[in-house]
Amino acid sequence: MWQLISKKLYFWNIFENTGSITIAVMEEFHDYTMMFLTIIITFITVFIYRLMTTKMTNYNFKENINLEIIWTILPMVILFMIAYPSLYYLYLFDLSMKPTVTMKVFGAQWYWIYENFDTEKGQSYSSYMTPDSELLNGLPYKLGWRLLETDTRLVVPYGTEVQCLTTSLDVIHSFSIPELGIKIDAIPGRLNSVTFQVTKPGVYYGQCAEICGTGHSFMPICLEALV
Ligand SMILES: [Cu+2]
Repeated sequence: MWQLISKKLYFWNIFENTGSITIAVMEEFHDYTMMFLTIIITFITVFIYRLMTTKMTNYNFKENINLEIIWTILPMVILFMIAYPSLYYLYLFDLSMKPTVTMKVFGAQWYWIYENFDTEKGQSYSSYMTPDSELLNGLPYKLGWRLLETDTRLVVPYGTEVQCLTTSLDVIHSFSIPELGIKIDAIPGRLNSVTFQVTKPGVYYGQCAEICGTGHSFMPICLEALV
């Protein structure tokens, strides 16, 4: 039975595949929070149903001090059990111990510029979306996802801690890769940082997540994690 349910859940693919530690932890936390939600909703539904269908009232429910203490304390405990890990992970994801690779990510209207922190000056490369005409006319190996493929990819090593420092050249952009659990604003004049560790080698797609002009939908992020 449970095997069938888990198989079905996998088939529906409710979540995207987990590509980094961050998103795996986020999914665990989501399931944990949903557990409370399911219990509470089930309890309330049963309770309302019983109240509506039963004509008699239990006299012990009225002015019951113990009951009132329980329904004051219990929600507090549940809220704490959700809030504590939530804040814990929030600050944990911000923590950058010692990243092996640091990449500079510049948002621009409407493309991304990537630069390895360690290389010499001027070693940056721009990453533009591959237009439809090129995708259709290109060689078979070039066929990729429409509006997601780029001419140059952001290449990072897999299994190592990578730090991305984001900023912008013009307006606010947002560097987001859902499969890796990353979303960080690229703000002109400011430097934001995000740390992640890719757990599976492969290609990960993302899009700008902050309305930045007419080309907003056409500045995808294509990250390649290499072994
Ligand atoms: Cu945008």
